[in-house]
Amino acid sequence: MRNSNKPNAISFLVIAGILIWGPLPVDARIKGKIVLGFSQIGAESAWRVANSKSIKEAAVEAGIHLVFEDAQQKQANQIKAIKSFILQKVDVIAFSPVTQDGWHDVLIQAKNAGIPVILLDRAIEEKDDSLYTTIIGSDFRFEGRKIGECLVDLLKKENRSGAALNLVELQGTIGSAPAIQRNLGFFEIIGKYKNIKTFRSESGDFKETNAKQLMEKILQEASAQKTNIDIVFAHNDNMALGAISAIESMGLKPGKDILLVSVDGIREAFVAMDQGKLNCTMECNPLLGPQLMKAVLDVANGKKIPKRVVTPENLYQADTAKAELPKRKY
Ligand code: GYE
Repeated sequence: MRNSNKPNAISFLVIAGILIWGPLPVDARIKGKIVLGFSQIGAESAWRVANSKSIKEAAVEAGIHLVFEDAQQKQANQIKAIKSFILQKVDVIAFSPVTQDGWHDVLIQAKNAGIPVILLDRAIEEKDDSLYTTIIGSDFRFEGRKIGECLVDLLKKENRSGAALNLVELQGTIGSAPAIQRNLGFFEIIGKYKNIKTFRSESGDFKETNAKQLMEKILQEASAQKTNIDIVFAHNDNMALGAISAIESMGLKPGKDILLVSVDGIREAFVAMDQGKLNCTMECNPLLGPQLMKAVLDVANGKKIPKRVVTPENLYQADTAKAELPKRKY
């Protein structure tokens, strides 16, 4: 009987081949499966963690072989990953671009290699839209407007819409589509209220710990200038949670002394709203895995798909937080 533990001649040749020439193209390794190379931004927020989980689960469900790379919020790492997908000859490339700019050259390379590219979650600034097949994700400007409207309603309820108010904006990653668009949408609404002054607008990079430190610093600066902060607009819930800790550490009441509004709709935001510490959150759905896999299958099978797929989303306020909490999926 042959000893099955002993490497046979073929496996020896394959291993030798890998050592000499590098890994075989993916399509030669995973027979019959569509191969998707996905470059994720990182794990900066609960939103992103839920997004990665959704992508991985949906790939298994759809029978797609997923090559998943985490770029740790660095564009250079995303470009490197996309180049390696091209070398591996994956069937489809998808990625969530950390920033809007700087993708042209690598997208040309993908196009020249004949590999279709899908943008997930964030859009890019690119004149040649033949360089990507579709963008699947939220309308961030709409989210910004909705959160602006929610703030106006809160102020009206408190009879403060005409009062002199100081606002802090905690921005997401500089140069990213959600940071740029949420800012624009929010100020489309809030810009009409000349009584609301922006005291500070700084980036916390979508991270809770950054936002906590930033907010502490801003509150100290405000107090040194004998200025009250009345409103915080955080570009995502994790930064709102960081701001809540900072506000509490200064002996103030978040949601009351300082109104807080943000975007994403993560479970912890609903907990904070239920505790009266956050006033409203605009949902931004990270569970994009199934939509992405459907698009991958369609693209790989040569079907035409819409250039833009927008995720439907809702605004949530503190009064419904308790009832909504058990329904939240992320
Ligand atoms: O709002 C934030 C995440 O691109 C929509 O990125 C996404 C944003 C999300 O880190 O929490």
